[in-house]
Amino acid sequence: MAESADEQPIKQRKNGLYPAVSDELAENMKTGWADTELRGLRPVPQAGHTADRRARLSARFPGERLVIPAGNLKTRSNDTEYSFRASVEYAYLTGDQTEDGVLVMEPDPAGGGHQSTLYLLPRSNRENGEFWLDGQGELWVGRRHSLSEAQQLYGIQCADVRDVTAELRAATGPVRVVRGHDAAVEQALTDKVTAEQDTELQVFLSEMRLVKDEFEIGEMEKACASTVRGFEDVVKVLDRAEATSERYIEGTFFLRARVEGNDIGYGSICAAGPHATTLHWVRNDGAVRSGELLLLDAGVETHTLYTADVTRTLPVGGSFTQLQRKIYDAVHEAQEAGIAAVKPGAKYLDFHLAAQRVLATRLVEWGLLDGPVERVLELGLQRRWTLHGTGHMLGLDVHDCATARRETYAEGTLEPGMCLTVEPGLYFQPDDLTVPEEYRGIGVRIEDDILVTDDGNRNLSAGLPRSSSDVEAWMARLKG
Ligand SMILES: [Mn+2]
Repeated sequence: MAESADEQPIKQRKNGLYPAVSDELAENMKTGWADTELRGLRPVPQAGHTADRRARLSARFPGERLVIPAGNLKTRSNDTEYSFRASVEYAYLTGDQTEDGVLVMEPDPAGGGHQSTLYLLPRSNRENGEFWLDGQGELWVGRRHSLSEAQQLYGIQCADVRDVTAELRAATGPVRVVRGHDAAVEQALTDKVTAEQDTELQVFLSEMRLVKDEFEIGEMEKACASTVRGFEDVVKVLDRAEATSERYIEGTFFLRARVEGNDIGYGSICAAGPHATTLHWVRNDGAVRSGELLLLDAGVETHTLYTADVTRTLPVGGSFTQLQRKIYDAVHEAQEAGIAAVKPGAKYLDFHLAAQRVLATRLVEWGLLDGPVERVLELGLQRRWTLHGTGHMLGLDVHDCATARRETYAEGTLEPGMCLTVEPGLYFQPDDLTVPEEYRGIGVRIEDDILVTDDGNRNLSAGLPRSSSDVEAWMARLKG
């Protein structure tokens, strides 16, 4: 360990309420602790994949130092913090998720390529008291991996993160940093980087993630399997949700996400009745009533941070009314058309256009829009009720690969290994005077997670029913 790190003062916890630490207690606390170093650790399952990803990144930016921070804890209030989620770029390239971690890929003048170093906070020092007096001391926040343990787990040489800013300041030569995660790291590089070059790094990392590797596909399968179980949990407690509120649904799904995964991948949308017409209804404080629909848009995030993103629209009482079914079946038909358009070689937008065509056709048929359908599609008139795009890439972010260029994403071509949602919807706002009164307050979305395969696609969330009759049968079975 570098001396500079050892000499940094302990950030002592606010303990003004209590007497100062006596010399005798300080001495006492130094000793009598077992050696708990873990030896012979096996690498994390994705270590081979993260190494491949770093090699591809290295090949794209030869001779340049690349800095990828995990990010820092964010204050919630006073001395409490939001739960930490590592930046996707850092997690993708290292497999680690530790706050304040920094991956530095230094160009290797000898062999070409890059030498990677993972900067992490080492285990707490017992000699200087930081393990029990420092706010980041292990006695407060839990045992960390030693640098040697981390090296075995992630297959990357490790160093003390308390040295990283000084080392970056002292470094020479071209450098790029992934911005937006760690202000101190960016500050250390402020005179050496340009926004344009940093954006290129960010864009490349986003585009790398468009095609998922085997490990990632396995994680997406896990995320979807847990999400299926979370939806089943919700159906089983709909009576208790009726007795309380949408919050019961939110809490029920969250329990599954926390027990089987890391977290929910995004704020669950638990939208009963007219709330279903609010696309991102996450207040989840409304009533749940039999006879109305529940739109549940939720996804479990795995321990490695891959998330599912699934929506089902369920009749709270167990069966659709005639009008609910008509609208639901149209959305289902649109989704089927969308999913059928997901295949290698198709343009990304094809599935969106296929789904929109079905919805426009039905809206004309129902007399809500004047045809012909071609005119409606050309002018986008159906969008008053379809509102949003029909899907997006999915992975470490729920809206994954968001900084990919248009030509590789929205105007790109589908390839095997891409993973995207297909999620058409129809939403009739409660105050929409252009539709018959009985339509108002009905919102339907059906969303599945679709993997592009060599010969078409595979629905990763097929464990949940989609047709209106299958949904009813499934609910009847679960409600018992
Ligand atoms: Mn989605």
